[in-house]
Amino acid sequence: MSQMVADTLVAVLEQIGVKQIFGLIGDSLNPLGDAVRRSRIEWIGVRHEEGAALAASGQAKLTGRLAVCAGTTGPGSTHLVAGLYEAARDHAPVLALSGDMATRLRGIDYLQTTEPDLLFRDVSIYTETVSTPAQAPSVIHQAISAAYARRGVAHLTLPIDVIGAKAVGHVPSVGTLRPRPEFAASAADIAAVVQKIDASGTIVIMCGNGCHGAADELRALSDRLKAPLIHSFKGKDIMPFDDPHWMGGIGMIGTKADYNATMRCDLLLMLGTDYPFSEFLPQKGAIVQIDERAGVLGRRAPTALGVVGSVRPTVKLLLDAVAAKSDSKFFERVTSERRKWDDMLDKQADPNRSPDRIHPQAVARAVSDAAKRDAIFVIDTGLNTLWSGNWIRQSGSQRILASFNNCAVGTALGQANGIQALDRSRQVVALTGDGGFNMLMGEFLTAAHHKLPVKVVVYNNSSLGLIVLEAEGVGLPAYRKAIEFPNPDFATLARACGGHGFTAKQPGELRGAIAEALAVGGPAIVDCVVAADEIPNLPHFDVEQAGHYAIAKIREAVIAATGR
Ligand SMILES: Cc1ncc(C[n+]2csc(CCOP(=O)(O)OP(=O)(O)O)c2C)c(N)n1
Ligand SMILES: [Mg+2]
Repeated sequence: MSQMVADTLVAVLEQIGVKQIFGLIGDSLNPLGDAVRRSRIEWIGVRHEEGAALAASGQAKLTGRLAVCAGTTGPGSTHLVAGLYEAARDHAPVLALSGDMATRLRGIDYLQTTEPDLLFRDVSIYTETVSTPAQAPSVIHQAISAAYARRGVAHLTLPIDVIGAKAVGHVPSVGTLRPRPEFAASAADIAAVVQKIDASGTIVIMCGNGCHGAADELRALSDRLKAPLIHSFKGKDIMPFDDPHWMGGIGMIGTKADYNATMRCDLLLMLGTDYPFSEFLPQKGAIVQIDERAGVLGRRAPTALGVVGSVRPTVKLLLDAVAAKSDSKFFERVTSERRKWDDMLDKQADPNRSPDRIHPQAVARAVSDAAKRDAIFVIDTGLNTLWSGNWIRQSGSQRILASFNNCAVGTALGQANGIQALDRSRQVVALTGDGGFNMLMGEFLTAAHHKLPVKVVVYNNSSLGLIVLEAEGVGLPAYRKAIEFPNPDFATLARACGGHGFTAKQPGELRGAIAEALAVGGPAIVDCVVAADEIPNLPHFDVEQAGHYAIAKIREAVIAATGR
């Protein structure tokens, strides 16, 4: 049988090391499916195309390597789009393939018509239709190249008649299709950074996603400058929680100690971070920022100096040049404030805090204590992000992923499936709210079907918990009818899907249920029924916000009494 255009595409994916495609097969994707069937690539069929896009996004976010997902004509493609925002917002290289009807049917309001290149325009950095066999090789090359170069989603529309047609040639320049290498800042920029550092007294070093792989260099810089290392949520997993340099985060996933240090220091050195919450960054302009991405420099807070370079090689050069500082009082003060904060976290996570209610902090801490040293935690969006983000105590060799910049509910399980598929022997734990789990519950079937032993820990508060806080934060009464909902018995559901199910309703059941779930061989759900009225720590709570909560509480009391 002669090669089809679909074979050309699959051949290059094989060549660059793609092992899996996540998708839901159908009509226009059939030629692609046939090419995959004859290749070494594994087709992982999902239950909802959003699950495919999430799985690919999770893989790409974790590894920085191209991951691939596919959906078919019209609705198959529209389902993909939502999940692709995970890769788009967190800047990870994903190739999204959407099948399309035969070209002769385009433009005449035929069944399932969409304009795929328009539909995918916002979420992707590159989108193109494979419109003839002769054009296919270079367009396929361009798409993969764009996903790597600009770190995002590249999308190809695949009309069935074109991908099923006889191939013309191969994809060129395959050797160029790889992640961008690290690069150091220029000598002139290093000198400018050194001058700023040498001229400053107290320094805080804020570490983001771009600091992965640079733990040793960062420790050395922290020692040299007597500067505490703090992290964004994306950087949390870089060092163990108990490394004395690693003080914790700022903002809602962070400590008062780090917020104070950041606001008080003479110089904030932002490394590999585009931390978006300007309100937690100093406004006086004493910031030096180093990042591979020129476009992120200076955009979150007034910045004195922005330097383009990867963190690890640039910090290596800084270590050769900056003068050592001798005064460690600032570092010690942050350390002692941080210890007090950590003691408070420990008390909040104590499973015996209440005799008859599980507090959600205890769930996160129990998972963290029971997990393997190299586990991967995938965290969903909601109040649960705060429980997991603040109470997991990472080992330094674990990884933590979340819907960092997309902040989308219902994304943890799909991403966890993709990550688990990379290595079925590694422990992957999805931590999710009940609202988030309910959204794409069907993806637990994907896990069971493909023998992906993902563990799902559900914070079950029968509500969209964060929305209560959001409403009250602006002085509105929580709209309980819209926020609260009934849940199925998640443990029974897990078993019905072919997985294992566990339930913890009382504090005494929590650690056992989690330990058992983490130990079983296949996918499992732990239904943790938690206190719904738990309020998270607000390290930056101000008087105005307090007023809003007070007003909201009064309004809720009036509604409870009058019904209106
Ligand atoms: C897809 C999506 N829909 C809606 C929102 C708005 N939102 C943010 S948090 C949240 C509540 C999530 O509820 P749940 O998963 O139960 O987590 P909890 O807050 O109760 O821990 C909602 C609806 C969102 N961020 N993403
Ligand atoms: Mg909830």
